[in-house]
Amino acid sequence: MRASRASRCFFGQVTPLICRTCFEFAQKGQPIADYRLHYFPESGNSYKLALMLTLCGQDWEPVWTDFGGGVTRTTEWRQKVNEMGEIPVLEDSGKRHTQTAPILLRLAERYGRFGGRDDDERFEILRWLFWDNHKLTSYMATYRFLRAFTPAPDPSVLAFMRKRLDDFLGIIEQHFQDRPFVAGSLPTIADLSMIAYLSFPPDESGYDLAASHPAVHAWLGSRRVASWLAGTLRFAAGQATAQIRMNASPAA
Ligand SMILES: N[C@@H](CCC(=O)N[C@@H](CS)C(=O)NCC(=O)O)C(=O)O
Repeated sequence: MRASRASRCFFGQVTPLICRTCFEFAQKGQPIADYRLHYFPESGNSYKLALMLTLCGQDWEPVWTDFGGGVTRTTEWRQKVNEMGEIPVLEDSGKRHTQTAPILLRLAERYGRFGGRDDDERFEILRWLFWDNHKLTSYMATYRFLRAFTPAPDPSVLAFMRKRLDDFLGIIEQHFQDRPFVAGSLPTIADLSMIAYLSFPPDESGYDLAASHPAVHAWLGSRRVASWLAGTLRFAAGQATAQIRMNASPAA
């Protein structure tokens, strides 16, 4: 239990006294989770976990990783931190976990939030989490990385990715014609996972969704999702201090 140590708020500021969440947990006699999030500020995948932890009222410590400097590609980092060579990594009471989808599922179950209400919703959440990891986030992250963070992206590669993304965005544009959230009437971790890379500005993502995909734009602008995004943007504004260096080849 870390109740007496100085903790960091969502903006990375150290609070001098016990924070409110810790205090409430201490009052109820529940254990306080000890989260450390290995991240870098441009990483939409890291936002997913930062947001979920924050929405679940959890204190977490950011651990900046020199992704642009290539640290995740070193043998040492892969042996010690993540054999898959990816960010984010979430340390949970000393154990390291990777892959946002299973981590989101575990947090949803642990805190009883955004995990769906019945078997059908849970199936929908899984279905879209797999799709998001395989298609939407995967392509959008790589496309944005090439466009925004590399000096001379290959136009034919960009064109290929754009065509795929047009298709994926068309699929969710259709999906949101008759439902407010990914899995139905309430927001879940599937929304949280899918909003991450769609929340970056058009000059990075290459898409002005308000003009091109009005139903997707409306979903991102719905009250609940908009307040999540406000958290995302604060995370980005508070912690993004340096542009990723150009010698990194992996997708952010
Ligand atoms: N499916 C993974 C994706 C993680 C991922 O691709 N992270 C990026 C940074 S945001 C990365 O580390 N890329 C390195 C690479 O693709 O080699 C997850 O959900 O955690």
